[in-house]
Formats: sequence, C-alpha cells, structure tokens
Amino acid sequence: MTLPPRVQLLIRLHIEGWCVRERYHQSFDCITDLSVAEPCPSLPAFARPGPSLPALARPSILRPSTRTRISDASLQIRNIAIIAHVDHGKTTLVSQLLRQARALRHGATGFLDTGIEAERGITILAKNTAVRWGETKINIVDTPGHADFGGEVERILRMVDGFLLLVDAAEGPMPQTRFVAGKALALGLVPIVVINKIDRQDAEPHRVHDEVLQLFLDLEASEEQFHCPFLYASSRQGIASKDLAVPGTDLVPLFETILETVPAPGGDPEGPFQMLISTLDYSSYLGRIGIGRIERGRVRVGETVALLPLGEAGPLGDAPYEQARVVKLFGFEGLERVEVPEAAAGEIVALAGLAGVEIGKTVTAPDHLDRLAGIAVEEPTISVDWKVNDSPFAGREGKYVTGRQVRERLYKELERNVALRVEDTDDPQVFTVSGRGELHLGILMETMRREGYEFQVSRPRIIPREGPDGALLEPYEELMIDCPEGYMGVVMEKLGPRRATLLDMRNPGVGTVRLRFKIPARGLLGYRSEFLTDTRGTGTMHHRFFDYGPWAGPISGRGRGVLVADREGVAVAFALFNLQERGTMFVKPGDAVYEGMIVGENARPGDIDVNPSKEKKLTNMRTTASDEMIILEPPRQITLELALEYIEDDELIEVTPHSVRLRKHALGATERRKLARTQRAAEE
Ligand SMILES: Nc1nc2c(ncn2[C@@H]2O[C@H](COP(=O)(O)OP(=O)(O)OP(=O)(O)O)[C@@H](O)[C@H]2O)c(=O)[nH]1
Ligand SMILES: [Mg+2]
Repeated sequence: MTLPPRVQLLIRLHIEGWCVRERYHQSFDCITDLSVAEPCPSLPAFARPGPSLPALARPSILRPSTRTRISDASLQIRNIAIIAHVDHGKTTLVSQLLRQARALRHGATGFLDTGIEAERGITILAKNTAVRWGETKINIVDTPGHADFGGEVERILRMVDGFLLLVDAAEGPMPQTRFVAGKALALGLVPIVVINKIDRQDAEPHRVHDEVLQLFLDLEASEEQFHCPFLYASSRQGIASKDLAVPGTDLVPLFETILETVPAPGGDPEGPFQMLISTLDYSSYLGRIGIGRIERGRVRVGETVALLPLGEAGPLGDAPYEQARVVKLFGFEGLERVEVPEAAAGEIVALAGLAGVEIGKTVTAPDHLDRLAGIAVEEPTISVDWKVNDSPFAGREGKYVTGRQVRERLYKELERNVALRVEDTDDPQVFTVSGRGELHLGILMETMRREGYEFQVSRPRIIPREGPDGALLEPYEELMIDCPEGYMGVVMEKLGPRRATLLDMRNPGVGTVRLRFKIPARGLLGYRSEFLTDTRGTGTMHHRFFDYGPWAGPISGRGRGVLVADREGVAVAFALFNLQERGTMFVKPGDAVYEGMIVGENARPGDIDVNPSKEKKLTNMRTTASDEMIILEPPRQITLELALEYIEDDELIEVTPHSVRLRKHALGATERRKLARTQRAAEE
C-alpha cells in the first residue's frame, strides 16, 4: 500500500526531527493545513536538523508558518467589509485581493465558499480574511448577498470602519444593494464604490455610476460619503481602475484607495479591554467562538475577562455577569485563522473559552464593566413544522430518523445559526423551526440530509405581528423583476391576485423591463416556479423583506393542482408518457412511488389521482413503430427551496439523504377526499 504524498512527507519530517504544526481552518472547521515550525524542542541538540528547511518542506502542501505581528505596534490596520446584492462578485473580488496580496498559497483558488456554498455559488456565512499591503494589515470581511442573510451583514458592519460597495455594471443597484448600503451609511462608515463586472457585454458603468449616486441621495448619505471614490473593476479578471478611460491592470488602485480612504480603527490600546461580539462560530473542539473587533485595550491568552449580559450601553452597575478565561485567541491571515498570544485595539479577533458568548454581548476587563451598544439579532419571518419522517419509505435511506435525533440536531444548530429558532410542540415528533426565508431553511434542510438525517417539512407560514393598535400585521417584501417586455402582461396578471402593488417600472430600452413591487410575503409563496414557467426562464426575480404592513386579506394559493400516485410501485416510462399530457412530471422511470406521493403538476386546477406504474398491456398484436417510440420530457427538478415555495397546506416535503419527495399529508385517497369535502363545506 502506498501512502498519500502528504502522509509520506509528514513521516519524513518527523523522522528528520521537524516539528510539524497543524493549522485549524476556519471554513472547514477542521485541521487542513500543515506548517513546518521550529525543530522539535524535545530532541537533543545533536539530533536537530540544520537551520534551513529541508527542500521537501517547500512543496505547495507545506509552507513555513506565517509569523503574525498582530501585537506589533508599528503595524497599521484597516478593517473593511465587502457588501453587495447577491452575485455581484464579492467573493471573487476577495479571492483576487488575497491572491494579489500573496495571501493565498500558490495554486489555491480561494476556498472562500466551501461545501454547499461552492456548489450553489452563493455565500452563506460572512468570512473574515486578512491581507498585508506594505506595512498595513487589511482585515476584509466577505459577506453574503442573499436577502435571507442580510442580518449577518448588518452585524459584521459593527467590526469595520469602511466598506466596498460592489455594484454590477449591468444590473445596477438591486434591493439588497439598497438594504446593505443603507445600513452601512447609517453607521457612518466610509464607502468606496466598486462598479464591478465592467467586462460584461451589456455593462453600462456610466449609468450605474449615476444610479449609485441617486441611491446615496435616497439613503441620505452624508456629504463626505456622497463624494466617496468610485472604481471600475472586473473582479473575475482581477483589475480595477479609477478612470474608465484607462483600463486597469491589477487591483493596486483598489488597495491604494482603501489605504487612503478608510481610517485606521480608533481605540486606545493601553485602556481597559473592551470588545463587542459581532458574529459567532462553533467548533466541536473549542465550543462557541465569539468574533469581533477590539474596541479598547488588549487581550492575552489565559487572561480572565468579563462577559456582560445584553442590555443598555454604559456601566453595568450591580447586575450579575459571567467571568471566563480566554482559552484561545485567533487573528486572521489570508483565509486562515491563526493563533496569537495577544491582540490590541483595532484588531478583529476570535475568542474561544467563553461558554455563554452571544451576539451583541460585550467582553471587558473584569475591573471595568462597561457595556457597548448591543446588536439586535433579526427576528425570523417564516416558520415550518419539522417532523419525523412517517412516509411508507421512512428509514430506507437515512441514518438518523427518530424524533430524539432530529430534535438534538436542530437544537445544536442554534449554537451557530443565530437567526434560527427551534421550539418543541405538543407532539414529540414535530418541532417548529423559524428562519429568515426559504433559502435560510433550505440550507439547513440540505445540510441535515447530507449528514444522514431523514425528516419532513410542512409549508412555510409567515409570522404575523400585532400592530400598536392591536391590528394584525404581516410581512411585506420588495420584489424586483427583470424580464423581456413581452412577458410584462403575464407577470402583472399573476401578481395582481397575489396582492402586489407596482412601485415603479423602468424600461431601459433594450427590450427588457424592470418592475418593482411591494407584495405580502404570503403572496410570493409559490410564485417563483410560476414565474419561471411564464417567462420561459428568461426572467429574474429578487425579493427582500420590506416592512410589516396591514393584513392583505385572503390570497389564493397555487393555481394548478397536482398529480398524486394512487398506489405503491415503480414509475414506468409507458405510464409517464401518457401522464405528461396532463401536466409536468416530477418523477422519472425507475423512481419508487407510494400512495399519496405527488408525482407531477396538473396543468389545471384540482388534484388527480394517477397510476405512474401502469404497464402497457402485452398482447400478441404487433404495434406500429411509432407506438413504440416513447419520448419523455425531462422531469422537473425539485430543489428544496423550490419545494418550500411550492407545496400547499395539505402537503409535505419528505427529505432523505438521496431524495426529495413531495407528498400529501393524508396518503389514502378516501381520507383525502373526505378531508377535501369537509374543507369545502367549511368554506361555504
Ligand atoms: N463577467 C464577470 N463575471 C463575474 C465577475 N466577478 C464575478 N463574476 C461572476 O459572478 C458570479 C458570482 O460571483 P461571486 O463572487 O460568487 O458573487 P458574490 O457577490 O460573492 O455572491 P453571493 O456571495 O452569493 O452574494 C460568478 O459566476 C462569477 O464568476 C466579473 O468581474 N465579470
Ligand atoms: Mg459570495
């Protein structure tokens, strides 16, 4: 058996007396990187290797440990966040900044987005990174652009003094651009606008420049903020320029602008220690880890600190508080978290050892209990019932299926997923899980199924609130739609009954229109799949939370019914071929189905029971060749987010490690008919 090269290398290094240090990787939550440190101190002097590293320690999988100079007084610091609408190129830009500042290992392609993030091309968790530019350390926080994770962006803004606002040179400012820019400007942070993707064929940087200025006016930016620097960039190509007429060759202009514009963090490094926890991380080895910027003073490993409870800013008084010892202290270098013995005001650090650490809590020196203004964690907007899988196929694929296992896992998620809420219900097999949107819950569903869990999820319910005068309020969303002019009619027609109101409409004259609506969040449920069908996949839609408004009244659900399997079996091509005339199928030949499982969408309203396992009757008669030709349309892929938007109140999503199935709550046909009858009677 040959050992992997990495292991061979490790063994040789150990034999030669080198002490090999493993490095903890923030995003992977495991040890991924190895670094060669000093010779093993336990070896007698004559057995230690010479002063130079052995040649074999040079390959790209090993590199000398980075010497951190976090407590170095001469080191300048800048703290910035990169914020934008989803997909405007934040992560690509951060990777390029890291690469051009040589903060990435040679050949590494920027592991910023990992696992599910990399697969879907979206960032879910904000990530701390840092680069060196000359004598300055720039802490850069990459943030998620999807509206469901907007709260995360809001929180990390408390760690920085400036922000790069990325705006796509073709799309211009989008709903999330407005949201994050509004939050950052209101905190008085220093902006740098980067008009990105200027390499796009349809880029219109001049128009976008004007739109950003208009946005700043709308958001009541201060005069200094309004006169901020604008750069034109392509993060994919790694270039930026201050002048559109002079194409950039690298990101040096951006680094220079950051150093010139963003102020060094204030805070007296000699004062009593004070730090606000802005984000959390979790490691099975270290427990909860609090991340934030040191506002004042210094902190050292082993020191005792006070963890103050949430509350008003100012001296704590006589209120009780927790004391804990800092077990480990990390700074950031490149993509990694590196252990440091000490850090001072202005630095962004991660503290391990404080068990009760929570977002918005202040950590201080024990003799100086002074609380900073806290951070409110955003309230959830939708909730679902998370149930144990009780379908006829339960337990076939999953490792963890019982109520106890599912419950334990859900509660564990709360350690890190701060915007999530989990509650028990009267039924020990059902839990209420609340989150910020379909993507937020969809990611949790995906993570759990990959870990081997099986469960079922109900249709999301919006979480209403009570207004000051006792009136019922519900969440409204801002919906932005881009689509070809020809589809405008059908979009308006569908959104009307969903109680959307048109806020404005723009026709830039290139055959597409941009429509902005305000719509109750309830009205959006189930719309995405209709929209994609109606615009034949040519339209894009984005929405984000707007505010709570008066209850909009009843909203009709899905326009189309579903095709429901009427018995257990295996779907066959012959049956699916006949059924596809009635609608769109969700299953393919060979898929196992059970009675009550949803196998397709009916083209008309109302559900119908069908038999997708029906075989062709075999006779002695020869059939014509054309009769033998069975061409099936590809089934509609049911993703978890799409499923969450799609299902109705009497339906469930069954999630297992290998399948996502939709099913009726009541599986038996008679029971379903009876339920439908009582419901109709109740409505009349
Ligand atoms: N044409 C072009 N495409 C780019 C550029 N920068 C990024 N992209 C592409 O845009 C897509 C999104 O890029 P990301 O860097 O993941 O965007 P993001 O802003 O981090 O997205 P979220 O984290 O999901 O908000 C990817 O397919 C990139 O390849 C650019 O300068 N030009
Ligand atoms: Mg990203």
